Amino acid sequence: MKINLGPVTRLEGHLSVITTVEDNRIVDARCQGEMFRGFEAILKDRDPLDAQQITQRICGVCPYAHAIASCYAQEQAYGLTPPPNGRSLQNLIQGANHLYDYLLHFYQLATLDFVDVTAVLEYRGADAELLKVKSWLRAELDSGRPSAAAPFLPRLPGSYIREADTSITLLKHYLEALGVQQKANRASALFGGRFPHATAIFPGGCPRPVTVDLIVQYQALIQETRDFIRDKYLPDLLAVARAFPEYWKIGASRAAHLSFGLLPRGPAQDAGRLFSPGFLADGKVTPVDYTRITEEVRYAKYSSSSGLAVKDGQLQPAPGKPEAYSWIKAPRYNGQVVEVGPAARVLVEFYVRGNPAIVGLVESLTGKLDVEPASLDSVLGRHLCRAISATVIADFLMAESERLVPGQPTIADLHIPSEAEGYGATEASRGALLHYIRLKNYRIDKYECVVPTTWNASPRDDQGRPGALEAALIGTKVADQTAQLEAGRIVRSFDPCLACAIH
Ligand code: NFE
Repeated sequence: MKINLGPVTRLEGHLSVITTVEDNRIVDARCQGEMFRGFEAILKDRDPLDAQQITQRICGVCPYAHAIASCYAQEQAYGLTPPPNGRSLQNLIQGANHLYDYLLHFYQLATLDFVDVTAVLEYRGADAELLKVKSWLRAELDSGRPSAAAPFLPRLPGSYIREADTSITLLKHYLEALGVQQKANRASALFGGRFPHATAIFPGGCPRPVTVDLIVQYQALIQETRDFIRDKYLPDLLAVARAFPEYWKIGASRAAHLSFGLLPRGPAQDAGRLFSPGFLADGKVTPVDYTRITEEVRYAKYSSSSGLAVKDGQLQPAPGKPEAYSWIKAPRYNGQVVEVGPAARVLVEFYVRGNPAIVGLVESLTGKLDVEPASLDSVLGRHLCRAISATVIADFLMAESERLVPGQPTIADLHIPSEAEGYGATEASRGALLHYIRLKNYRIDKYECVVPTTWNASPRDDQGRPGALEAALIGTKVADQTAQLEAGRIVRSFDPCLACAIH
């Protein structure tokens, strides 16, 4: 039986996943990116300083990651190193965006897979917000309209958290998280100029002055976000993990893991990062080499040559191409299938053992939950690694904001050469993000983006090997062949963003 699970995310919803099920087991899965955008074509022949603005329009959720990757690529091309304040400001803007994104994903995009929202109908407490939700939900259900009570209901049949108190607490935090996300966004906008698409992320730093007033405002907002992460997000995540321990074994991609590293610890991009870059395969981490990345297109709707290196990338749309089923290309590293994202970030760091805070969190949380770090390749592993990322990043941002020096320069002088090239690599919330820029006669001759969800939701490669998300689905047992709640939980644990993937 073939089932189309699309639209399968609660945001950026043009991902379809077609599964084939036999005897309640998924035997095949195909991820389909269903539209073409062509940002690389839009960038051709433009002024290079348009790039960090235009690429932010790829997505409204992770725009800063695109701006940062673009700035890193341009900094390399122009031979620029920002002053310490400039790199710190870029970090403060990008890091706050990660905090927003993890809370958005856990509460708004994923928890409804686990929480029994109907528990609120029996709520007898005095919390005004919950009472409002209770009466709204009751009225919506009584109205009998098919789409009533969205986004809470209808929901897929399956098992949800049984303890009413836990569901109600998670629901309360679902509501609170909306306000906390605003705080994180306000923090990034203090220096970035606006959210979602920042005006002040710029090659060589950030054209905003550093003042004591801005630092204090930023710290207050991040402090509140950090408190919520520590006091609510982490315990809520543990509650979900305890209620569904089987999800440590469901959704493993068994792919290699790749991280480009996140948040440089100094002006130079390679000065060491809060999360280290690395390629993890067979238990070994090796340094990242962008020239080992190729993009295969046998099953993608492009007539370009397959297996090209990033700097040689081509974009020739071919909507009617036989066999092709997605607008997403199939990137491979060293020819291997790769998963990117929070688990890759944490696993690479865990094996590199560069940061005791991350290693400590992995060991204490997996210890509390009685699972091995190897279980991080799973639905719950991805959720846990997001929470670990959030915790570590929030602490880093508080420390980084202390390093700002009011009155000191925030941006380097810029001289754009006529011909140059550069790679810019960072970690967006969803994983490894690479931009490549090549200049000719002061204009953009070539621009390429290899984006997190392009890796994770890639279609089959030239050898017919499934992408990470497809592989994570294949072999999964499903209780209800039509609804496939398990498959939905697997897909959403990757937090796919199709706007980014197809760019
Ligand atoms: Ni549109 Fe994006 C992806 C992230 S890349 S959400 O995939 O995170 O910056």
